[in-house]
Amino acid sequence: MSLDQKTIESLAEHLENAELQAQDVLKITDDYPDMDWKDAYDIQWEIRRRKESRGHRVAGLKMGLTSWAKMKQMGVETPIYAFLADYFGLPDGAEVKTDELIHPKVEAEVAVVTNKTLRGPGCHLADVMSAIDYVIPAVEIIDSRYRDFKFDLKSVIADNASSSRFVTGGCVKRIEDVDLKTLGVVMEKNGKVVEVGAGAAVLGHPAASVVMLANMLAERDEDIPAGTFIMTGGITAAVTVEKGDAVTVRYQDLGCVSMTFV
Ligand code: 0L1
Ligand code: MG
Repeated sequence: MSLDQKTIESLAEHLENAELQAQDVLKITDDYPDMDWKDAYDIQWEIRRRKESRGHRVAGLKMGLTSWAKMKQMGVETPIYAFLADYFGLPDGAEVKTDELIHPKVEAEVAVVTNKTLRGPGCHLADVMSAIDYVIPAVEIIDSRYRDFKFDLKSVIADNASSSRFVTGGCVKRIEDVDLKTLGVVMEKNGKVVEVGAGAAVLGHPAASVVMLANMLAERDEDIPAGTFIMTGGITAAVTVEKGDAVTVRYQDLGCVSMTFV
């Protein structure tokens, strides 16, 4: 089934209000069990349009559910994409305001910045590798708007893949100076190691996530413009955080990203 435009708009408003008011809601497929994949992305794109119409900028794109650890954790089998609004971005050492969020979790990720347009279908790894300028350590703070993180894939796509904040830091390196596949990460919460992983956890290679993003966007006749900041997906499972927690993620040869939850 395809939802009509009025329903798409009202579901986008419903989910964006849940984000802005830090109020959880029930998954939208409870009321719209027949909505399809296009409906789900239409709602996400409508949330994006709403934010841009109020003057927000899109700071980048992200892929979600790209590691086996994440897919298993959430009981799903397909990666998804979403957008990052400008106010989601925080600097290294940030104090993350937990009152603005519902039930945040952190994921260690690696982000890349592109230097040319990437367009699918048929985008492949060589296209992506030659289009990445920089690699940036980045930690994502996800915050599903759905009660107790209980959702299905269509509901979570509509909810902009739980995007809420991200923290960048450490060293920015050129792609030729980093082996994305073997890049090791160690996540510490309150001084204790809680997760470890390597870049290969992301679809075998974090650049494969960008390949998938270009090919998924092509289904809507969209591309990845040159200069796009892309979070490639969680290398580790997501870790629950609450007020008072301190998180540091150490990246092999790329320094650390830290934040506290206040
Ligand atoms: O960035 C992610 O991998 C999150 C995707 C959405 C699912 C979730 O909230 O865990
Ligand atoms: Mg993520």
